[in-house]
Parts: sequence; C-alpha cells; structure tokens
Amino acid sequence: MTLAECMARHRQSVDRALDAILPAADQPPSQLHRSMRYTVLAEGKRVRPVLTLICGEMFQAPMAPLVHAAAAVEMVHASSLILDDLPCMDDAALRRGRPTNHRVFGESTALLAALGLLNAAFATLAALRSREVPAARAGEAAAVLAGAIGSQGLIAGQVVDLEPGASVTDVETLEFIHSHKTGRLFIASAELGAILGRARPRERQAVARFAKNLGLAFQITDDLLDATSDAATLGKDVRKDKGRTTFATLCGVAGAQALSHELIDHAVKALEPLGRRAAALQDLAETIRHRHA
Ligand code: GRG
Repeated sequence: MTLAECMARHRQSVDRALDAILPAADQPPSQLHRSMRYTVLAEGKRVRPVLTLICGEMFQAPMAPLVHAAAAVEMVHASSLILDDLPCMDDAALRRGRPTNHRVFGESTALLAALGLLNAAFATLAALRSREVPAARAGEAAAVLAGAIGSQGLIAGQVVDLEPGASVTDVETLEFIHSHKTGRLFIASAELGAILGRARPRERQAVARFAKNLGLAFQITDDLLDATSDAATLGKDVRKDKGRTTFATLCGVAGAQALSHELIDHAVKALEPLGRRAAALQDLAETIRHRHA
C-alpha cells in the first residue's frame, strides 16, 4: 500500500471515530454540538492522528483503541485551532476552507465548543480502559497528551507568541514558540501510538525524536506556504499579520527551506533504531518535505 492510500484509510477511520464519539448535531445543546462538529469534522489534513496510527501500527497496537486515541489527538488539535482563531488571539476569518468557528457560531459558543472538544478528548482516552487497554496505559496516554498541551507545552508557545509588544528577532525564540505550539502535539501524537503499542523506551524515544523534528519542519513549511501560496489553496488566511516574524521572514525563503530540509533529515535519522519497520514514517517525512498545502 502506498503512503497516500494508507493516509486515506487512516483519515477515514479517524473521521468515522470522531463522528461516533461526538454527540449528534441535533443533540441538545445543539448549537454547541454543531459548533464542535463544524471544526473537527471539516476537511483537515489529519497529520497528527495519522502519525498516531502509523506509530501504533508499527508497534502492533490493537486497532480499536488506537483509532480512539488518534481521534482524541484530532479533537485536541481542532480545539486549539478554534481558540487560535478567536478575535482575542489571531482573529482569523478562514479555517479549513470555511469561515472560522466564531464567525459562524459566535465567540462564546466557539470558546465553549473548544472546551467541549478538549473534554471529549480526555474522556475518550479515559474510556480506553474499557477497550482492553490497562488503566495504567490509558492514564499514561492521557498524561502525555495533557502535558503536551499544558502550560509548559502548547499553551506556553501561544503565550510567548502573543506577548504584547514583543517582536521576535531571533531564531531561538521562534523555535521555542513553534516547538511548543506545533512540536509538542506532534510528539504526543507519536508517543500515543508507541504507548498503545507497548514500545520499548528506546523505540518510543526514536519516534518522539522523529516527531519533534518533523513538527518543527512542518511549521517551517507552513510559514513558507503562508509566504508563497494563497488562501484558496491552504483553506486559511495568509499573510494576515504583515509584521509577524516567521521562519521565512527571519531566515529568508531559501534559508527556511534549508532549515526545514535539515530537520526532515534529522527526523529520518532518528528512525534508524527502528529499521525497516519505520518505512511509513520515512514516507510521511518526505511528504511533509514536499507539501504544497
Ligand atoms: C489548550 C488546546 C489548547 C490550546 C491553547 C490556542 C493555543 C493554546 C495554541 C494554538 C496552537 C496552534 C493552533 C498552533 C498552530 C499549529 C498549526 C501548524 C496548525 C495548522 O495545522 P494543520 O496545517 O491544519 O495540520 P489542518 O487544518 O490541516 O489540521
């Protein structure tokens, strides 16, 4: 099976799980449930849950809990997109090819939908106990995901990114922001697959190192696409904050491209201890190296 076929199959199973996990759109309070479903079921790339699924399959994790863990990852990601788009944060108009959540449902519903998705994600991980996953392993998965998005993870990156009046002038700060805003969820996505597949510590470390480098490379390609592509192709606002520092503005397009290639090379190297089992992860890294959307 090619990576494209494997990703399409994984996307389909994640979308089915999300549809089954989330309350139906007409379930009261229906405005809230419509808002939750609006963003999480919209057409996204599903890179993070695919990462969970590829890692889990590599370690032969049982499929049903693995798909639920991947759905939890996507719910957390969708929640972060809704929050990031709010007027008090990025004030974005377009996401996943549609008006942002708050533009359709209003700010208070969008905020509550993001909280509802977070809650559903952790309830899904807690419920893995009833899907033949030992309680300790389900707890570890929840702790890893909570750590990744907490005040020393995603939230820390967002806080530094939004610091009033602070304009980023060095690569270290930019790296801090994006290794937290983007990298941490990539790492947790890979680790969840490793945890459910009972990977050895060395194997788990290898996929975490892979995901760390891949996450930052993904963000750099995001910045490059923001500078060179358009809203119709990307399905979200582009070049919104003209003065904003990105890897493309700080390093130049060629410099950012070189940095992204270097990180992808590091990601692929991190897979060496896993040998041929890691072929799908290698392909995923190459897909991100050459992505256009
Ligand atoms: C507690 C969940 C939570 C968040 C609070 C708002 C916030 C802190 C952080 C923002 C994190 C964020 C949205 C980072 C941007 C990461 C990024 C590259 C998003 C775009 O990802 P894609 O391209 O999007 O994978 P699709 O739509 O394809 O899934």
